[in-house]
Amino acid sequence: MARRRGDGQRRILTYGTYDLFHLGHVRLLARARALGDMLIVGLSTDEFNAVKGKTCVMPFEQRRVMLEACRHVDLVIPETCWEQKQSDVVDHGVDTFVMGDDWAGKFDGLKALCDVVYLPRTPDISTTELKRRIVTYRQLYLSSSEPDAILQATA
Ligand code: C2G
Repeated sequence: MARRRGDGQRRILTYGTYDLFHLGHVRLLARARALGDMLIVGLSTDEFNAVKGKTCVMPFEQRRVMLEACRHVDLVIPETCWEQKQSDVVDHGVDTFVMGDDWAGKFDGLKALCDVVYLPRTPDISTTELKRRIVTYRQLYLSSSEPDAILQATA
């Protein structure tokens, strides 16, 4: 498909919460970026996460700084609602919209405006899994006669 902006740059767009930045996030961003010349990430605001039924460990501003530090990411924009995707695709001249395949089919309506690609999720890692591991360590720590040894063992 011809590049939208005509400047030779193939522009990629994706969205997410990106809380407790982890390997699954990095691999999604790397593969999305590899599909073009620049990657734009719509980062869910704390208010929109409440709409999504998610409570973040890290507030928006910290998640934004982490994403902007990622070498695969060229621009971070706030995601404030479900409905902004069409205007974002048009306003930013997006060629390809990318999401992990846990969203497969959910954004096919964008196919009228750009390519839509769902990439396989990275197995065995998620923000929820990280929270679960931290809770487990906390339980071990609180029940241990030598809590500092628990921390060193998990360092
Ligand atoms: N992801 C992945 N592998 C994982 C975990 C996440 O590929 N093990 C992908 C997800 O499929 C998504 C991106 O990483 O494409 C960000 O994941 P989340 O932060 O969980 O994003 P989500 O809460 O699903 O928000 O409008 C879309 C929403 O904002 C998506």
